[in-house]
Amino acid sequence: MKDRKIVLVGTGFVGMSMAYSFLTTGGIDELVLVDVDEEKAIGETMDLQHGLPYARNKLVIKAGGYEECADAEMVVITAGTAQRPGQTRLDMTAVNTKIMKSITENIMASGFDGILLIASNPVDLMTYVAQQVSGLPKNRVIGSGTILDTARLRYLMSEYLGISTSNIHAYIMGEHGDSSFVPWTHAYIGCKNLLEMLDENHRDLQDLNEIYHQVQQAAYEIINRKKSTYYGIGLSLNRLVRAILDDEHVILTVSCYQNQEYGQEDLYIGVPAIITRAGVETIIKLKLNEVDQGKFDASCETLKEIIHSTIK
Ligand code: 6V0
Repeated sequence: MKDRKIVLVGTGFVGMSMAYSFLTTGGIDELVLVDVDEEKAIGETMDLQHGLPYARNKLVIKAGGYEECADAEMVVITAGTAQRPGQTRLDMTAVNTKIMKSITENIMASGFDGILLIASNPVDLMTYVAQQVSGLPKNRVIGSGTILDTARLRYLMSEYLGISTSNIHAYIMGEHGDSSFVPWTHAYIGCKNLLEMLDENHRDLQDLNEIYHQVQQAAYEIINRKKSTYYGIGLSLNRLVRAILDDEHVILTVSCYQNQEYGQEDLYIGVPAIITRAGVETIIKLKLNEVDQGKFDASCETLKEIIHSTIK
């Protein structure tokens, strides 16, 4: 396996936003672009290569085929059809399941034995498909899950509270989509419990529920205005790749295989987890209150229904 080699499958807006970000952050040594549209992959490669003289680090960028996955540490999949105005992420399931199956088979045929990171939507379901088809250990198949939703939440809370995003420890759990939720009782601002802080400052939890509502609607709002969203997820994927390759042991909310940590099993869904070179090292177990556990279970049911009706 080559150190810090990653393969990107899907050179659309999301994939290329991540790819471009590596020129400014560094953190990888080799990036291979794969797409069913080979000319696009070559064009994107040339465009990025021309930025290399101004990049942060020396980096090999090339277009290639699935054989490049053989010695890659990670493969990131952002291929698929994008969400159209009026379409929910779940509407895309059937089309993207077919795409995900064939891509995963091609990756595994190369002899790939690294970490698979999935961003294609509906991401929790596509991650499930990729794990089932690849047969890779479940901790080495990871979905971007609610990492972007959590970033959106942290940004908006930071604006509302006037406190740096780095001190906002609030997480969005559940499906990356309409049934996600925030376990507010487990939210901290620095070392201070959020609910206590609101109480002392005579602020209302209703304001935060409104912020969460904005997060939930964010993708729809952006898609209505500019057709798709990609910078936020591109940077989230960059963050996740570097957390894995640098063995950071950082806590991020990603789509993880459930094995009764929250009373559910046989599905992927967004939960906070410790991310290391091994992938998902440990899922952080929170004692959810009855309301939040109900929301988590409802989010799982939505996904399980689709797993049984469309995927299995
Ligand atoms: P896009 O710009 O249409 O790019 C998709 C790319 O995939 C194109 O270059 C296609 O040629 C390529 N592609 C399609 N089929 C295949 C195949 N079988 N093999 C290889 N390549 C293929 O879409 P965009 O980049 O905007 O979105 C990609 C995916 O990311 C979609 O499923 C989005 O819904 C999803 N997003 C996920 C987010 C998240 O938070 N997880 C956020 C935003 C978008």
